[in-house]
Amino acid sequence: MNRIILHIDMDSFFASVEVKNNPSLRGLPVIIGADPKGGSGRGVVSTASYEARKCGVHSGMPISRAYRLCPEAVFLPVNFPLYIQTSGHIMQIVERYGEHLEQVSIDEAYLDVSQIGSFTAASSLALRMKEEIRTNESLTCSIGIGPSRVVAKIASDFQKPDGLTVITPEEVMAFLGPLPVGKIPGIGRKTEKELVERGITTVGQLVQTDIQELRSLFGMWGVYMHALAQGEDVGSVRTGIETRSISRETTFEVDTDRMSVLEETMDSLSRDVHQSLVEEQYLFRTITIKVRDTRFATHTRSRTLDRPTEDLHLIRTVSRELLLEFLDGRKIRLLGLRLSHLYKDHTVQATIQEYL
Ligand code: TTP
Ligand code: MG
Repeated sequence: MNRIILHIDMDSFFASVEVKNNPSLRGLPVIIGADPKGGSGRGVVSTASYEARKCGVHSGMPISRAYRLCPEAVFLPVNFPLYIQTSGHIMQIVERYGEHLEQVSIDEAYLDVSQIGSFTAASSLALRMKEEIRTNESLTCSIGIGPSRVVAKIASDFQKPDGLTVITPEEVMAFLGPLPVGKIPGIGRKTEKELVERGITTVGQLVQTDIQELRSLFGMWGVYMHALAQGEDVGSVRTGIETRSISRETTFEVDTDRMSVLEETMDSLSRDVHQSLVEEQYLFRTITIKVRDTRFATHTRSRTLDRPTEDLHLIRTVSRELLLEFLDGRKIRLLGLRLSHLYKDHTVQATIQEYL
């Protein structure tokens, strides 16, 4: 049976949730992030409504610059608990449409809908899902459907907002080929620049590039990149994926709700697991945190990244983000951190042999 994977990504998520909460904001430029303080504020934009994006405002931009570009916008602070709650409602809707829901960020998830049997049927299913989210949550999303996770993800971004893009196995190369290499998840601005400097501008050109050249330039990531460019998921390579994980946990002497203590502990757990990861020469894809509260209730939250990495900065930021949900005043007894979905160099060997 062919795999049919659906990727859903909410449109201007934080901003749309605020508009839903206060419908008088509909149609206005809305910017979520740090306080602009009349143009002198520090910090960055979390997201902006599509109306504000018309002025050139985008995620990650300094809030002072956003204020200069769009002073008439409505500026609102980030209200994480509200977005987490809404995200939970959306995921409950999404998971009823398929199998193996895998939430990869607050507003984004993969779902395996292979069981439905055809891409045409999957497309109708996606339209029903969009309609249910629109009716029940007053929010729009963009959906991509493809034979792999990477194709579904690129497709969901193809027609935003409120889009639906369906790519069948036969259409994969015609769809991916002309796209800029930066559309491949994991190819950031730095890698894109390096590729473009070597004349590799489009995904099609990346596929044509000799895999050994990519390997000498980027190591293991070069090999993964080449697979992704052909619409193949690197995580689905069976050989070489380790079932084990690397984890650490800390029990506090005294249960605590102090944010600074909890964040510092998570940071130190991050550094510890990272050290083992590097010593054992692994890359990882999934981060899981464990939180045990004062009543001994144990909770876990996970996030799976788009590509394997050994990046300490990512471990720290993702574990902190996952922890945020629990910083609601409850006292905490234990914190844990686990890296799983581990990859080692022999994964790459196996992959290379497939391509040679
Ligand atoms: P995205 O899905 O990247 O962005 P978006 O949903 O706002 O817009 P789009 O329609 O393009 O999907 O991120 C989801 C949320 O994560 C976003 O609403 C705010 C938050 N976020 C940040 O706080 N900082 C960032 O740099 C990014 C990219 C997102
Ligand atoms: Mg989004």
